[in-house]
Amino acid sequence: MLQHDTPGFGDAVDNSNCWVPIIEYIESKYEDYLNCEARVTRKQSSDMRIHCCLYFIQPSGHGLKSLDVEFMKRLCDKVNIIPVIAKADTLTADECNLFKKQILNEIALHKIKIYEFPDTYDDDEEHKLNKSLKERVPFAVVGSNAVIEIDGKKLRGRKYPWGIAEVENLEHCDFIALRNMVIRTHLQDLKDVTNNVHYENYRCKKLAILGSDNKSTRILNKNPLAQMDEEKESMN
Ligand SMILES: Nc1nc2c(ncn2[C@@H]2O[C@H](COP(=O)(O)OP(=O)(O)OP(=O)(O)O)[C@@H](O)[C@H]2O)c(=O)[nH]1
Ligand SMILES: [Mg+2]
Repeated sequence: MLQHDTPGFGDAVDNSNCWVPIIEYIESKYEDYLNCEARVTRKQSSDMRIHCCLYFIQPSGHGLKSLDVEFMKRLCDKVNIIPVIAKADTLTADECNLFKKQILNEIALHKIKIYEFPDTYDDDEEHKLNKSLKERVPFAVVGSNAVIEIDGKKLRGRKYPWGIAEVENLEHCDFIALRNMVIRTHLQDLKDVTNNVHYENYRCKKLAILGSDNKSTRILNKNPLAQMDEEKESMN
């Protein structure tokens, strides 16, 4: 699994359009995929599409910033957005729960479509898991700055005079829940939604544009054998 960072996102004085490089990157991966699919001998070497975007929200306790709203609005029909509250150790449990509610309200108010956990009614276990995960959204996480040894056990976390904020403790934050869902339980669903919803959106829009100019008619009407020869050429 590949991860990409967005260093410096939102740090400028004027943050307008700071989502543009991110959109361009996501779409460039769809473009690559589409180009592979359009070949006569379809061969996807690997799927480099972005299957999920973790959007970190500052733990201000005052809801979303306009940058957060703008970003998620623009990206939510292009990629699976999973909102995450950063530095959860700076909020008390009550503050964090209140902040989560506030964020969800604003997300609904602005009609932002974040990644939705599937409704699985046929499988009881799965249904329970989805429900418990859904209740944690937006996932509040803590990033560790130390490995702390307690009774011979090593813990990742942050140490304060009043205690330790443990990264891998579900009572302290949602990191474990988020990690399990992204790389284990919901990886396939994230891939499916990317392919069936977000990529399909991109593909349809792209083909609609192509269909309206001459160049595309030329591509679409090309003799398949000629195209195969061209593809062979390009692989050499
Ligand atoms: N209290 C607390 N501080 C954190 C946490 N995670 C990161 N920090 C601190 O926040 C500061 C910024 O962290 P970064 O991870 O560099 O933030 P970033 O948004 O990736 O910054 P850029 O990569 O420069 O855009 C550092 O001083 C971290 O130590 C956390 O979970 N809790
Ligand atoms: Mg960073």
